[in-house]
Amino acid sequence: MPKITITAALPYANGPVHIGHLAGVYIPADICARVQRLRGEEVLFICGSDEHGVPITLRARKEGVTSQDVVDRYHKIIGDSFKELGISFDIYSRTSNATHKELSQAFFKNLYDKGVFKEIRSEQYFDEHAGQFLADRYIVGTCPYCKNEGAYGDQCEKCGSTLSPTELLNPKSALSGSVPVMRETINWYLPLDEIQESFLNEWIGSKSHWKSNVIGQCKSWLNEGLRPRAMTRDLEWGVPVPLEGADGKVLYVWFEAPIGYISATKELRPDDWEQWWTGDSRLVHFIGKDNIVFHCIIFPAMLHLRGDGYVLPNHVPANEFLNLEGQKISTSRNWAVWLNEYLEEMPNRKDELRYVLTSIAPETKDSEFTWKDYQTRVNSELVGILGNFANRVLVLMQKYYEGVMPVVGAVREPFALFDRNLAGVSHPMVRDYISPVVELLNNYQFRDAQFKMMELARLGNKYLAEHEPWKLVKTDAAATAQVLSEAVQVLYNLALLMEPFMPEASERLLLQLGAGASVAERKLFWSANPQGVGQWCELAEGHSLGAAGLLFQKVEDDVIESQIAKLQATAAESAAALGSTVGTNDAAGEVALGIGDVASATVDVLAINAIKPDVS
Ligand code: B3M
Ligand code: ZN
Repeated sequence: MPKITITAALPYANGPVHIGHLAGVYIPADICARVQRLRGEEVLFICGSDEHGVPITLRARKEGVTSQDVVDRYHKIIGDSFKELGISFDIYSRTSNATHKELSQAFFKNLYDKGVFKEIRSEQYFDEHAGQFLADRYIVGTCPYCKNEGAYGDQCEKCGSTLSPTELLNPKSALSGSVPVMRETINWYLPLDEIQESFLNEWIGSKSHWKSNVIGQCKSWLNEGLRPRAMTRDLEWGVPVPLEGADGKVLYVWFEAPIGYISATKELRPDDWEQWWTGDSRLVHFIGKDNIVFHCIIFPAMLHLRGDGYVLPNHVPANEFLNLEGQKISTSRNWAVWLNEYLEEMPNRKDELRYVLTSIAPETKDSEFTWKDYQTRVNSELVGILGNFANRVLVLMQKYYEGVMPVVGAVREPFALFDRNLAGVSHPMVRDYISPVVELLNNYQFRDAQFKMMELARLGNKYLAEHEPWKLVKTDAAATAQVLSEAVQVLYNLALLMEPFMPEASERLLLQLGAGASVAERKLFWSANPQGVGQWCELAEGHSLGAAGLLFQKVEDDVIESQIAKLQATAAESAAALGSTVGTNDAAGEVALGIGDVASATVDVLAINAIKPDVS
């Protein structure tokens, strides 16, 4: 059985994570990891904080603390909140630790010794006051295209153009505000141009099973023609370049951060970590769309150039962006719903958030979160459909049978929920409901999978409405027993099917059903038999159910009104604070990862060309 290594993009430890990150990366990755585990696959789910890069140092400067202070603070906030939401990482590591430093330096050294890098001398902007080179967002100026005065050295956020620092008009240092000078420096470049021909074109070409948004972006980079890309920076904060005479230089954050997946694996499994990265292991990267080039081109190129058997990604199910109340999510404008705050304010609504964000996941195009829609989905779907079905069944079972599964005599057709005469063929409920969910999950269509899962609850409600056991009980005891017993079986299978999407609610429901559902049972339910489907599970006659309770609570108007008011107040505050200072060091506030955020670190200043992905 091949091992499965699932990674989720390492969030920058310069701010908390928000709903855009969750919908685009962490929730789908978690659903995927949970399903694989339930099936009994050997899976590792890897993540950690990305603790280097310019946005972190800028934030530290702004706050007058050290970069280490910043990453320590956010590593904890992010890690804790993921855990609380039930994101089931096997490890949540960090790139400032020793294992990572060692491994990423060894990786660099390995390529260096093989003569892979091109050593290139070039002129870069240098701030004489601050005494340092100005990479990435350390430099600001006027956009040559739209004349926005607050453009960054890597990108203009107003018109979206990819820039290189030398294109900026009136360049200024984001550190001191002074006019930078040009100074010569040496950096080491990955010859992407060379391996485009020898490897990348064909390899990407073979990925016809990847999502079209991912393939489209890759192809557009390749069509532009790749150029060498610098893998080192003249910066203080980062993993030092492990070469003599390279003082004051660190590994480019996008060189070492993906190696973070490997070092986290090593930290977790010191004895067999290599097995997860070689052989027939399957590697799946969950990321946002602005990380595509790094995971589909640069990291695979690095792994390929080592030539020593590292696996390349099997799948990169990248998502688009999530907007919030009609606007792009923005960290610097504080236009976001932060996970840590959500969890504090609504500690009992974790699965509700998971459910809503999966329902609107930006799988094929950008999508939109509004608090009103959140309320509607929770109230009419979770409370109104799923919770209502569960509650009606469990309350009636208590009322008529004291919670003990009744004996059902000969099954009578008019009351049957499914055709039992299909011997040898897969169970109809599996064929029509469970199997499609599994298929959609296999295809990384989490939103549709969850929708299909809810259809089982819809079916249950429809069945109750058709047969009205509360009326039937007055005239036909046997039929009532049959109807309620079938409804319980649907509910039981629904509870199992819910698990990867809403793990806590699934557990609550299983408890109410008095069903322990052992690992073996779950595996039976989830794993594919020769017909390619799982198995319908049933609770036996005489089985005692647990106590009925409400599965989900209604969201009242005041809850969402106060969330909307909060959003508006913080946005107004930050707009006032930002006002005049746009274009200096506001970048410190930008948490990239891109899911709804402007990507602060995605574009490489030191690429010889400014490679432009066509993401339109
Ligand atoms: N820290 C995500 C971002 O763009 C970046 C991911 C690294 S994954 C190796 O915020
Ligand atoms: Zn512009």
